[in-house]
Formats: sequence, C-alpha cells, structure tokens
Amino acid sequence: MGQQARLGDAILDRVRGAATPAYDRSAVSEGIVHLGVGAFHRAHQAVYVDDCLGAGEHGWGITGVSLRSPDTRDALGPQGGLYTIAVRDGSGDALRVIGSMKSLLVAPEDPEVVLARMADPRVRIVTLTVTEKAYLRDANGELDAGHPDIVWDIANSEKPRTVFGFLAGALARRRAAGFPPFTVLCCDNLPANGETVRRLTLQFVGLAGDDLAAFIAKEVAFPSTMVDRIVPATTDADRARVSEALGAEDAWPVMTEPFMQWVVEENFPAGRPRWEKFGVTMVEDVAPFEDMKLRLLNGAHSGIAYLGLLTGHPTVADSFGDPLIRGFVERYWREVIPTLPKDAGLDTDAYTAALTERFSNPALRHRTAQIAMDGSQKLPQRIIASARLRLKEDRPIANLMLVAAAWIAACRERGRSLPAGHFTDPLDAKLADIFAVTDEPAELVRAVFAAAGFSAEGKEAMEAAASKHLTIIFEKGAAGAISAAAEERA
Ligand code: CS2
Repeated sequence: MGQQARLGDAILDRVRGAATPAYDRSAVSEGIVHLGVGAFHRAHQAVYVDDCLGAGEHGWGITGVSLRSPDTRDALGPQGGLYTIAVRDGSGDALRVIGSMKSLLVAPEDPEVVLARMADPRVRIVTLTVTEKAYLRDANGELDAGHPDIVWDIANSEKPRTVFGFLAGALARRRAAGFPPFTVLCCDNLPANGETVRRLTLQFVGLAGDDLAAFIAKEVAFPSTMVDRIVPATTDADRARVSEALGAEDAWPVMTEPFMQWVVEENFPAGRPRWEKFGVTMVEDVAPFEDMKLRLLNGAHSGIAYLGLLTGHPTVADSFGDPLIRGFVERYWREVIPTLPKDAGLDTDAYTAALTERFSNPALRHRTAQIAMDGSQKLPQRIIASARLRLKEDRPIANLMLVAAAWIAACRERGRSLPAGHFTDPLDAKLADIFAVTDEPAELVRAVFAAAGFSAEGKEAMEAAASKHLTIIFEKGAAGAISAAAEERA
C-alpha cells in the first residue's frame, strides 16, 4: 500500500475498478457551501451534485466545511477533494470516485475564511449536516441561549463557532454588500428541519440584538428536506479494500448502500441544481415524507441499536436478523404507522418492505454503537413524538416505550457489560449522576426523561410504560422485555 499513488486529479485516468468524474473539474465553481462535511453528506448530497456536474451544471461545486475536526480536510485535501464511494450489498462493492467536493475548510482553524466564502455571491445555497446536537436546542426545542457556544458567538460575531453564528454572520455580510442571500438547506434528521433552523436562526439573531431578523424573515428561504441513505463509519479494512481495488490510496472512502432518497421542498429563490433529473423528488410539502422516515426508519434503527446492544448484536444486520428483534420491529411499525398522515399518499407497506431489505444488507456492517450515539437528541423526534400522537388517541405505546427503556438501559450498561466509551451522548454527565444515585427503574426513567426534556404532554403514561419495561430488562434481560411487550394490547 505504501507504494501506491494517492488518489488525485493527476492520476484519475489511471484509476481502475471505479467510475470516475466524466467532467472537467477545473471548470467547476463553488456554488454550494456545505457545513458538516461528514460521511453522510459525502454519500448523499455530494453524489447528487456530482451527477449534476456530470450533466454540465458547472456552477454547483461544493465547499466542504468542518465545524469541528480537521480529519476530513486532512484526508481529502491532499486528494484535491476526490474520494470514493463504495456501494455495498451482498453482490460486492460498486466503486465511484466523486468529484463534487472542490475545496475543504476547517472552521475552528480560520472562521474568517468560512464567513468570506459563505458571503461570496457565487454561493447560492448553504447546506447543513451537523447532526442533531449541533442545533443547541433546549428541552423545549428552542435555542439554548445559555449554551457557552451561543454566548461566545453573540460576543464574537467575527469568530463564530456555531452553525447559527456562521449563518447570521455571512447573511449580515451579504446584506451589507447588497448581495442576495443564499438559501439555507438543512439536511439533518429533524422534524420540519427547514422551519426549525429558520426559527432557531431568528432566535439567535434576536439575541444578537441587531436588525438582521427582518431581513432573514423576509428574504431567506429555508426549504425543508428529507434525506435518506445508510452510511456506516468507514473502517481501516474498508480503506485498504477500496485502495487496493482503485490501484491508488484513498485515505477516506465512504461506505454506503444502494438505496438513496432525497425529497426537497421547492423553495430556492437563488436557484439550484437540476437535482430532479437525478432522482431527487421536489415537492410542495416534505412533512409527510419526513415523518415517515423519522418514525419508521430512524425510530426502528434506534430500537434495533439499543435492543441489539443489550442482546449482544454488534451490527444492524445481526440485530435485525435475530427473530426476536425482527418481531419487535414489525410490532413497532404497526404501532407507529397509524400516527402518519393518511391523506398524503404514503405507501407504508412498500416503505417497510424496503426497510426490511435495507436493514438486512449483510455487507454494510452498520454498527449498533454508531446509531446509539446521541439518543437524548434523537429520541424526541423518533420516538417521543409518535408516543404523544398515540396517547392523544388513547392508543397503547408499549413498543415505542420499549425503545426509550432500552436506551436508558444501554446507556447504563456502558462500563458494565458494554465498553465504557462504546457510544456517547451530550447528556452523559447528567446520566452518570443519575445512574450513581439510583437503580430503581421508575426513578431512573423519571430522572432521565426530565434531564432529556421528554417530559411534556403524556409524561405519566410514557414514564409508566418505560418503567415497566426497564423493570423487566433488569430482571429478565432485554429479550424478556421484548417478549413481554409482545403480549401487551396492540
Ligand atoms: C441512523 C441514521 O445513526 C443514526 O441514528 O438512524 O444515521 C440513518 O442511518 C440515516 O438517517 C439513514 O438515512
């Protein structure tokens, strides 16, 4: 491997075993700034953009920005932004080198360069995949005004740290220069993600006390979107396998599944690539698609992850391949489907059939620990929202609350039957305090739900159901709790 040339523009014509960009990368300009340039973005949006570049839409190259670590820039910078996606299923890997990432920036190293790029009038869309926790929402879903990074950004608008600081700072510069604003496209798994980011950005600007709010409210579009593609973390074995097949060293290829989906609200006053030519669905209202994806895919994923961790399954395919867990997921789906809008033409049978196949993909090796991350930030929209809707109609929530109980149990198993740092959560410090003072299921559930902000409407019923499950998990293990839940009224 040490002998191999590094992937890069200069050796693209020698790359074998992979499709390569069929367009002149040097003619591409950067019309999109993406904040949060992780594996998901690289396997999803960057691929759709690569398709558009291949069709001659030169103005939509991507500037990839990391808000935290330099890892992606360090890996892809020396490759001119090129990297490989490996689309994996039982029949092997299909490799494709993606050329849409034109440059990479690391915000903490030089926030000014990022602000200046975002303020460049050639940039017409700013897209985001910064993960749930980066939106710094409080327990009520509003901006956490006391968060140290928000406090910092308000006092240091030229050196922001948060996504809101960058958006507000760049929009202020564009307004001052008389340039039209960019469109903000949130691609994180939040409900009504465009509207949510708009609201949080306006709250941030309100704290900053300038008059940007009216400009943002009137001029800036925040379309909502539903994004979907399963992207397990890349391993060293993946790196070696891909580099071997390419005949060139790729320091950070991305692994993914054949399936990909993107549903986007049609609201781009500053223009957009013709994504619809490459399989993106442009719609008036994304909400039904978002709800279906968050509740049926992501909610089931969390269940598969936490129950899988408690029963010794390292990957989604292993966990979902366990008939006990598979049965749980099917009952969970039956519980959740009635919460989805009925008049939106959603085909939930086809959707769950496709999920069954996707979760069974043996080649992906999607780790349960990866999905287990940040549960306190994920469960509100994946699980708690559905439970509230069920309770309004006086319907049982046994399977939903089993996910919440399994989350608490799996968090508590770290340092016991699971390695201490097996996964992390922004709530870890509070969780550790709670686990140190009580072992009693009902007390645990009450304290953890309160700390995570799960305790609005429907609190008593949710806590009661989760406590019952947690009691059984402690007494008989997760398998016992799944069987007991299966006996409950559906
Ligand atoms: C997963 C998602 O890690 C997780 O929490 O549920 O990343 C999931 O794989 C994607 O949303 C699929 O589109």
